[in-house]
Amino acid sequence: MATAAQAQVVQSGFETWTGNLPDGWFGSKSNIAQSAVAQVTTDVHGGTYAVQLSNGTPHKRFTSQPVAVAAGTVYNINFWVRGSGQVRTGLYDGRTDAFGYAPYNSYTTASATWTEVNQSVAAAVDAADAEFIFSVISTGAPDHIVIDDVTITQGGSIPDASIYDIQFTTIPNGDSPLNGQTVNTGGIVTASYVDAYYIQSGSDAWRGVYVFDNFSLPAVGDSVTLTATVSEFNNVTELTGITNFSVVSSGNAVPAALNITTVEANAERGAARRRRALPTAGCHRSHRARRFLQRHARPA
Ligand SMILES: [Ca+2]
Repeated sequence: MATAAQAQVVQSGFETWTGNLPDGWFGSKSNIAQSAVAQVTTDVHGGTYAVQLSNGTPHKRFTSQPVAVAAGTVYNINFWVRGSGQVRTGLYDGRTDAFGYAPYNSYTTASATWTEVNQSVAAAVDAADAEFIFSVISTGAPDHIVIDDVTITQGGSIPDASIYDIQFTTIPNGDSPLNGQTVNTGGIVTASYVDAYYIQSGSDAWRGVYVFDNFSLPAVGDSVTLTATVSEFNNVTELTGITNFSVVSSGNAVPAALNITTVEANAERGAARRRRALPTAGCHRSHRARRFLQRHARPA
């Protein structure tokens, strides 16, 4: 994956501190208490120091000082973690939706031994004052979350992926092979709601996907393109963090509706290619159930 042109954006071993904070961190988007950021001097991953973050719930942000990011560019975040609690990474780039934040990556649960974590996040806009984020939750004494040796590099452009690329999986739990990644994709809108829609490209299995989007209101039959992060929620692959939404054309023929849950798609595969096309009403019920689950189960 590494290329000669790969640019390093952030490199920090938390080796220099000013007052009680590590240099290059605690940017303006940090909302963790300054008193919850501490210098660690024993069992560090490299050098002399590491940083400790303490927090209960809800999650709190510990961010980098402002750095420049470019629209449509993927950034790879590599770091080491130990302790007790959960940590994930993210990005503030000032995008017009989601209060300026990219969708967060999944939480990693820390253990007593140092573990390397690789996550990636894509910038939606050019920004001179972006901040990379460590988000921590449910940390436990005495170690809480300890982080060391952070490297953030420019990883290239956001890749194109068809809905089939997003949906087709051989992973036993049914997760998308692109889970957590940001991609450019598109399709024909087959159902549209206030805060979501379905897009499809073709009518066989793996050709439809649910798009969670509070800002765009496409009509059924619109051909749309967008940039999105692939995520898994209750065994359904969905697209979140939509940017670059565009309607290419309208009034297109709508492909036959699909039931696109991964579990059922897997069951279909096992059932000798028996396809189940759901009427729109079925999609609608499914949509309402999803909204309920997301409102009640999605972490803040
Ligand atoms: Ca260090």
